[in-house]
Amino acid sequence: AKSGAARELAVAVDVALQCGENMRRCHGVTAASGIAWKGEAGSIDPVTATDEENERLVQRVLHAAFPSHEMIGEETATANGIPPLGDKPTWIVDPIDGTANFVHGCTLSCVSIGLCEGRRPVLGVVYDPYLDELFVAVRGHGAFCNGKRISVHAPAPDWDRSLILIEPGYERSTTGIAKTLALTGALLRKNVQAVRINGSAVLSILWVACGRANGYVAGLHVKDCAKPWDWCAGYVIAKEAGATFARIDERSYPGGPGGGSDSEFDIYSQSIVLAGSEQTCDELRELTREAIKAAL
Ligand code: LIP
Repeated sequence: AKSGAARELAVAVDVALQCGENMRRCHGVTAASGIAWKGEAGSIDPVTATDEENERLVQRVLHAAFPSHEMIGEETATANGIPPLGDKPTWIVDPIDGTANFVHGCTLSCVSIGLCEGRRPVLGVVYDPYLDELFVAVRGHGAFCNGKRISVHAPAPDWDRSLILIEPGYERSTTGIAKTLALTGALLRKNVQAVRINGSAVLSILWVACGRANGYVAGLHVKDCAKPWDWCAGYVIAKEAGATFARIDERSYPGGPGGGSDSEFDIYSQSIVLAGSEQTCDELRELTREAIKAAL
């Protein structure tokens, strides 16, 4: 991808590959090497020493290369709260997305590095160290996986030819479970060919971006919502690959980029509906909304 952001891209790619190497090195031994639990007692949301090591590495490299830039990293922001997006160039980083998979040695996780300029996402780099797939995009210059251009599966397929990704997250409230079950039921009643949960928000976005999945829905819940680092890099890549984004409802974290209509997705949105075509996105959003309403 050629662009004015060539140096940012090169630095982000280089550090993403190093983070991926750290992840591969711990494959199968993670469970023994320092897991903590985020949030309240009884939490099931893990963080490992490798998440923290990767975040420190990315912070160090980006700060050395771009001293005037800001960075919002998952582990720091989880401890201190999600800061508002400022006007300075801001990197938004998930040092391991799919940490629960990582802990179990399930090879479905990745490192995600996005950049916002003027409060807009402009660059995305995601590395999946297990498939050795490097996804990159710079706004206006297309999306690529290992150097080859990628694009969504654009024609809206029939439901019985569709693979749809969903995500229950760590929500375990009675209402939360009812919503997840209602959405799953609605999709199965549509005779969807495949309903899948892969456990990584970032990989889910990328699978839609490169045509492996037709749609993705997440953030059904009030308590456990996806965060800007789940979306930022993937958003740039999937947009460049031709995907359509929406959200289930208006919930979003304060201080986001905003703009557009109320129903427009931005990276501070707490829910996502993503699809390869506008028609699939609209239908999936409607189906999700109706399922949630019926579950309440
Ligand atoms: C995780 C997501 C996953 C979602 C979890 C969590 P982490 O990110 O990718 O899809 O369900 O709530 O946010 O914590 O592994 O970076």
